[in-house]
Amino acid sequence: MMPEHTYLPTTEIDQFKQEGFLLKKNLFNKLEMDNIKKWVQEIEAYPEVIGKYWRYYEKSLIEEKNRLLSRIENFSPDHQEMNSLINKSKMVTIVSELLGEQAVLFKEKINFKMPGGNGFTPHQDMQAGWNTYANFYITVLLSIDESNVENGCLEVAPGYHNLGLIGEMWKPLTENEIKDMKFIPIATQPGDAIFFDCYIPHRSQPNFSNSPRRILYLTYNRLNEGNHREQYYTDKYKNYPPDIEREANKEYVFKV
Ligand SMILES: O=C(O)CCC(=O)C(=O)O
Ligand SMILES: [Fe+2]
Repeated sequence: MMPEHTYLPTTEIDQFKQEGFLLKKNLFNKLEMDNIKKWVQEIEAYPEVIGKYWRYYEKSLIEEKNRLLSRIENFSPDHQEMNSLINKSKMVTIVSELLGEQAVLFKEKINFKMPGGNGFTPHQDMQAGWNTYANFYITVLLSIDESNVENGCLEVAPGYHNLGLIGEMWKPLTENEIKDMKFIPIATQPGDAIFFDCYIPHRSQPNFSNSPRRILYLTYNRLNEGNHREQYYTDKYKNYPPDIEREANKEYVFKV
């Protein structure tokens, strides 16, 4: 059944379809963000343990010997309030309105992009093998910190989602594939959200500012295509487990 359009006017749904993304300023107010920031801090402070949330690290681009927390994934089972935010808040309703039907969570992560943290080469999220599980996804970016050009905010190429899969699976987009694209940086304040299509080409620059650029990314698919979160994480664990669960002499490569 079609959900009622409670959050988005038709003009915004049309805009999402045309451009491949929709910016919602102030989706969460200051009070709500105080809570959400606290939960992010709690997750950030979680100790390294095996068999729970997944913590990933990267080398600092500023000081090579420094190891920076780059990402935490698969944490919703371990944090009740965050779990409700991810599965029951207006973000799910809005994604459902954009899909025209009920959405279900596919994956959740926080990208920390600490000072010295790297950017992301141009890609379509679908290139990360998501086609194995469902045909279409929408990701919500929720800005925890301010994001801007200096600290590596998200940049998107509006309209190019309409071409479907442009690049190869498991490879970033090539120079040739992006040669006609115009990438637009979308600066955000805490509480702003960007809803984006799994085919929209996007990228971001490293963070050479003095403060972290934390962003919560929540990806959903249509419930009628199934709930694939468990299977996705089981499969991902085999190729790209969290740092603490890696074998000593094996090389793990981040692909897309
Ligand atoms: O956090 C960013 O700057 C972009 C992240 C991204 O595109 C991804 O993780 O797929
Ligand atoms: Fe991405």
